[in-house]
Amino acid sequence: MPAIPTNPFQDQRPGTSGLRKKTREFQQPRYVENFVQSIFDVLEGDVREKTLVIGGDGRYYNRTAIQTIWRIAAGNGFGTILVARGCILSTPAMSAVIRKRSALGGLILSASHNPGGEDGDFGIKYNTHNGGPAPEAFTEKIYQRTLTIDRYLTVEHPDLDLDKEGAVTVGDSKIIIFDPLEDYTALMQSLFDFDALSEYLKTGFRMTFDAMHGSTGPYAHHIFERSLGAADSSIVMRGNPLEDFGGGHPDPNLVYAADFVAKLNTPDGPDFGAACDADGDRNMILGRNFFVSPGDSLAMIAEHVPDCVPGYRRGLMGVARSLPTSTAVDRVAAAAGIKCYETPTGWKYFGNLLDAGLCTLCGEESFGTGSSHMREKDGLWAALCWLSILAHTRKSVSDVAHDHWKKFGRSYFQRHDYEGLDSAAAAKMIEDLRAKLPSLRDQTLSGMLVAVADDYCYRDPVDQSDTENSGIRIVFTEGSRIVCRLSGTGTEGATLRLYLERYQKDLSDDDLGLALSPLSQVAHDLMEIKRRFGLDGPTLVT
Ligand code: VG1
Ligand code: CO
Repeated sequence: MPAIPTNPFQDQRPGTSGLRKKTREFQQPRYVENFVQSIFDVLEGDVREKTLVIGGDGRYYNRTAIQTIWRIAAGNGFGTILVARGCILSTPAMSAVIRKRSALGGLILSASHNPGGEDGDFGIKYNTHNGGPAPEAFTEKIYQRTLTIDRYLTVEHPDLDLDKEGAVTVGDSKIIIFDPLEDYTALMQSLFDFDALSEYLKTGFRMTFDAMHGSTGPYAHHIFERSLGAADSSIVMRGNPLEDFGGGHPDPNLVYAADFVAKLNTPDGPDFGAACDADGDRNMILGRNFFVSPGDSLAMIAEHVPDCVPGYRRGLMGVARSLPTSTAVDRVAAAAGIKCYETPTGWKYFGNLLDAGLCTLCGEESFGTGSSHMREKDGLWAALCWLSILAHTRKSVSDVAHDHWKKFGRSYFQRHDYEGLDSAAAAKMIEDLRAKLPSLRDQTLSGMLVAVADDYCYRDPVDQSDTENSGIRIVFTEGSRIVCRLSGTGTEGATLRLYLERYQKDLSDDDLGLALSPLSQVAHDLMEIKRRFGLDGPTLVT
């Protein structure tokens, strides 16, 4: 196998979810090669008997990178290299394929919900044998290797036709172009009652699904139209994957999916709507004139799936949420007598809990929900959970939410993002706030008594590894919380994420912004956002 000399890049440290950069950075000669070879260099054991899966979210540069990557995988001697037909494999489908086919791992080419195109973003994420994102210790090893790499291995072979299923042998490797829909659909069929859902879709109930021109379009067409036989072929919108996502920002939230939200906010709009991000792991859940906040969605799914989804009939082992995610699910767990784990941000932290059977459901405030059926968050699965809840209870989305709040109380929650900040100034702000924390304990801020003020340190209950400084939290005695941290997925400057939560036991019709404004004010004052960055408010609220 030809070994091609190369020189290291200094900036290939993976963040919250893989290596994410501007597409143009990935287009530099040997940039993809170096990173991929570094991953292979730190894998343990012989890969000759092993399977590697390759796919992506369909964004610009996917195909070029995949042609490069299968050659490097062959150069490294993988026994079997599975490449998704059409290069489209959603993140959850990758997890399903790795697990079903006992692959050693997989490479997902995606920058998730970040815009694509030559001026947009690109990314590479490595998932391990359990189907989940490589843990921190592993990504750190990859990074260390990128700093010293001096060659990569490849094979000389013309490009493959990636749109046609089939197999070719190159050197000692078998390269198989496979159907990306099969394993994922079978997994969904094993969890959900497709007959009941199919019946429900015939009752006049109307749903709509927005794939935002990302990777979930083919899955949604396949599942809703072919498997569930939905008569209405207009269920799936923006279902054709596009390299630039149609110029949009493939992020399912009230801001970037505003036109989709508007579709549901009409008197004769659909009863239910779900949208996914480009790589299919995020989801947004909507009812007619109703938005389900992700932390609430997790709590409501936890409340209902044991009754509504056959795959969870035996109940939940436990639940888990990331630190910034609202504590709504904690209350469902308490009522069910199961444990709720609080992890740092990023799906990789759920892997150990799921592998050890400690939890069944997990979620993040960033529109991520998932379960032990795989090791990634899963947008279409969340949509099917909600469809099952609605089919089983015959309630509207809004009624499911209101009934939940009546029973458990409500966590008002918002995330405020301050994007494009100067990196050094943002780091300084975090440092200054951290220094202030000890003096905040037992203080009263805007009438609220501080119970906890620290930078969250997580000890993994399975392998006892520590993750320090994973988010500054100020928790008040009455249950409100301020959490803040810097993003680990941005590609320009720094992004500050400020998470605000206020709990109310008795249902009131408070306006969300108003309910949270005292917390937002406290945070602004403590962090001196205006003085430091000249900003009066966030650039994005979700
Ligand atoms: C963000 C979210 C985090 C999520 C991550 C990857 O990370 O906050 O919850 O796991 O994106 O999601 P950060 O470090 O920018 O806050 V995805 O859909 O991009 O794979
Ligand atoms: Co994503």
